[in-house]
Amino acid sequence: MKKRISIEELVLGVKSNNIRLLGKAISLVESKKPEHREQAEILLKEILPYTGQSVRIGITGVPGAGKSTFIESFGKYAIAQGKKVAVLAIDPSSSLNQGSILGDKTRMEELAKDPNAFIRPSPSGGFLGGVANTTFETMLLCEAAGYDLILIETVGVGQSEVMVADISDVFLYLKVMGTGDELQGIKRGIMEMVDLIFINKVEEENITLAKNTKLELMRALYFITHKIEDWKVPVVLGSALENKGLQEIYQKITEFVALKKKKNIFDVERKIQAEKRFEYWVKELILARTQSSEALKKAYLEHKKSASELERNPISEAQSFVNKLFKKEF
Ligand SMILES: Nc1nc2c(ncn2[C@@H]2O[C@H](COP(=O)(O)OP(=O)(O)O)[C@@H](O)[C@H]2O)c(=O)[nH]1
Ligand SMILES: [Mg+2]
Repeated sequence: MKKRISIEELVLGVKSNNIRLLGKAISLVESKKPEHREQAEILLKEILPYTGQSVRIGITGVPGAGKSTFIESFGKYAIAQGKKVAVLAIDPSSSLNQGSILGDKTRMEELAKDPNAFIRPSPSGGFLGGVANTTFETMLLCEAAGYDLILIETVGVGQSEVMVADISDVFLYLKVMGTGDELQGIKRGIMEMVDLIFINKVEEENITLAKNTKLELMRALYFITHKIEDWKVPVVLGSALENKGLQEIYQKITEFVALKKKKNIFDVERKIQAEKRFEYWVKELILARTQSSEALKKAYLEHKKSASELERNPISEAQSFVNKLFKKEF
């Protein structure tokens, strides 16, 4: 017989870092079932006063760059420095870019065994198969559970990168050599969001190449102004596999966070993060509302079809549908 867990139990469980209950709390927040939404909101409201004290680190880089391997090594290093580490990996299973979250999980096996670590894949798909995702809310739960560092792994493509950058205090780019993306200046948009760069897979046999890559990157970075004027994006050489460069990158992250705090940018950005999150949910919830009754679902499909068959402009179809949505004809 399965006993239902009350919200109070979940709140206490999260706050006392009971891993099983933390997992259940996250599942509740991730649930798309309407009957769970209300409970999830109460839970998030209850834990809100216990959130905010962590450092949120987003980690990006092309698939295969070594993000998961880096997170495992770096996570262990941070734990050795006395930190508690939560890892949220955006699960690409429902996106176009099919990754292998299972592979990732096994690669983090050692970290997963550590009592000071918590690893959780975060589904990337949401309402209507969109990119809606609850990584931010999961992060709050982890903070309430007492994790000092939240490491968020992106799938390394498009929207998930921007979403993760929007909820991170520190955005780290993992680079591999010889892929030529330094020549294209990486994707400029991403370069502008990056706070630190870690050139991964630097081992004895390719140290010269690594140094050249670093020079090229520094040259490209010279033309990009970081949003914090006196911050020079550091380029650290290392190997996640051989645990090299971890101390240096850890140090640089610490410096970056200290600078943000000193300049009062840290808290201001946290507010902007929350505002963006608000805007994000307004859009998502309105979108979800379009599917909230059979009549609306039907109207949605009809207008969409009329748009796709070019009977009328897509914008006119959207306008007619939105008028219906807000007039509550349905
Ligand atoms: N030689 C070397 N291989 C690495 C290093 N870091 C990761 N790898 C390998 O690169 C492959 C992709 O790593 P993974 O962490 O899954 O990359 P992700 O897709 O960015 O998460 C795996 O086979 C890793 O063992 C490193 O520092 N040196
Ligand atoms: Mg990975």
